[in-house]
Amino acid sequence: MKLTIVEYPDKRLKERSKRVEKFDAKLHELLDAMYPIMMESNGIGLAAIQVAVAKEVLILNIPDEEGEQTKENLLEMVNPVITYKNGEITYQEGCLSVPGFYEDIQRFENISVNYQDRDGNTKTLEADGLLSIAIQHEMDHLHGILFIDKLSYSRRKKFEKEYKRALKEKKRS
Ligand code: QAP
Ligand code: CO
Repeated sequence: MKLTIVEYPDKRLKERSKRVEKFDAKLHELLDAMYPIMMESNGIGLAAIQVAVAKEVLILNIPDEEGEQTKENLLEMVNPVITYKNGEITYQEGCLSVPGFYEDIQRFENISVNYQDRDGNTKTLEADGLLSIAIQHEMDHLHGILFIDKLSYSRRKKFEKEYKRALKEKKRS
């Protein structure tokens, strides 16, 4: 399965992903193909819509205390639903679909999420800190929402201007 990362302002990033019904080889192939593309791109999280597959699938690989990203910490979530949210936390977020841009975004500090693993088993996870932020960021992708959609009007305008300039620079080189 050959995948490439879809970048803003590609309209596909606004699509609402669909619930996964079949936990078959095709789903496993998708998950297996998402991991290397995330790692090659120096990412810690990736939603399927970022590789143009509109399914409620995401992967996360948060670095440990030593800052190491190990495959044992790989988290695969299918059909995730947040069942509890509390508190506030702000973090300078980035996104593989919005390369080179980082902005402070406010999220819930503590969440509880129900999801299914690649075999369809139901799981519950309580998360805080960076993991909580990452789950919320990736789940937003499943709803067609990017972190830049959460910026104030003036910060969004500033972003659009800078991003357009960066895109032009990229095309020239
Ligand atoms: C989402 O983001 C996230 O601009 C995952 O040039 C963000 O992996 C989770 C990346 C914040 C938690 C906190 C971005 C790589 C990676 C870039 C990413 C770039 C290269 C972003
Ligand atoms: Co993202």
